[in-house]
Amino acid sequence: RTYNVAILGATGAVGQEMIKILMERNFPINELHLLASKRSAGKKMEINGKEYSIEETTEQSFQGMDIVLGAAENDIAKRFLPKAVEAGAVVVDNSSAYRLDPNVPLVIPEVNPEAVASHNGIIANPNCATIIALVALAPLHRYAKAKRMVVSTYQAVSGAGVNGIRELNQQVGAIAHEKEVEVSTFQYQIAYNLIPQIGGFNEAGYSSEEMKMQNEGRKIMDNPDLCVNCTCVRVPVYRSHSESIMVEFDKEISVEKARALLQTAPGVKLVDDPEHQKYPMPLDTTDQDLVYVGRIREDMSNHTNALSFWCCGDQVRKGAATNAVQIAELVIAQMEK
Ligand code: 2RA
Repeated sequence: RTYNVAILGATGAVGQEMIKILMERNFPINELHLLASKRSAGKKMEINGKEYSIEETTEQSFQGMDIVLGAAENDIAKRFLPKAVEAGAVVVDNSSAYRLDPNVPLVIPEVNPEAVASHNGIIANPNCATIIALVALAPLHRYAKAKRMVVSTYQAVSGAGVNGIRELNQQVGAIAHEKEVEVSTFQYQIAYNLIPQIGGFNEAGYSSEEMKMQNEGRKIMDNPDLCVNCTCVRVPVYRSHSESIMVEFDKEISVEKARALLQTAPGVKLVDDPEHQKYPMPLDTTDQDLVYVGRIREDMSNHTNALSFWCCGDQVRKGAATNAVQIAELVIAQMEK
């Protein structure tokens, strides 16, 4: 069987990657509709030798669609995705609009694939930093329940879409040629800098990005008592997010046990050989779907069942597009039962 698929926000970084991943994974597509703003309507895009025309998104765009992948911002998602559900499509949405909605499953296929079955038309794709952290943590959490996490993230500019990538490019080039740097996507110059803010701050001084790690982590792992202290930093890296993570568990878990669990964990590549300077790095994880995990060690500051580790993953692929397409694969598998 083949399916009619629409991508809402097809011209953005995630939308473009979704097209690439659908093709790479041979998703069984009958019709593919690329939906974007009025400004992009009519532009042509060649995919696997076939020419597609970008369509302006209207409330009628979803008639006859089986699967809709949401790659648009929250306001567009909220305006159009309910129309897609009304038209009978199943939606996988990458915006944060529905992630904490109790009627919407929040899914990482390697962590909680069973949650797909409970959808009411919309399934939410978690935040990229959450996906990367939990693909690494889940195998350990299944063995020894995670109680507390301290996380620092080092997030690529691709998290801000094509404009983020473009801005880093422009600034590096401008500085190399002693020209004026443009600063518009981020609060400050990102080239050769670190910006400890992603999203707005709440009254406790935590950014919206930082609160996602706790709020989404609790829902995905069905672990409502999980305590998370997260610091999210934008770094001058193009596409992969890196994360330093300390986890306190409810029972002992040795470094050797953690390595053994991660060695066979889905979606994970264990890269942990400090003696030979082997550890995850963002340049190595870019343009592929595995989350690399390494630097696993007992947490010296906290001897009660705590481990520290480092992980990297491609924000555009596994952090967004690939995870969404994997969810869509679970949806059609359920349809075909
Ligand atoms: C970021 N996770 O990295 C957010 C949204 N993609 O900017």
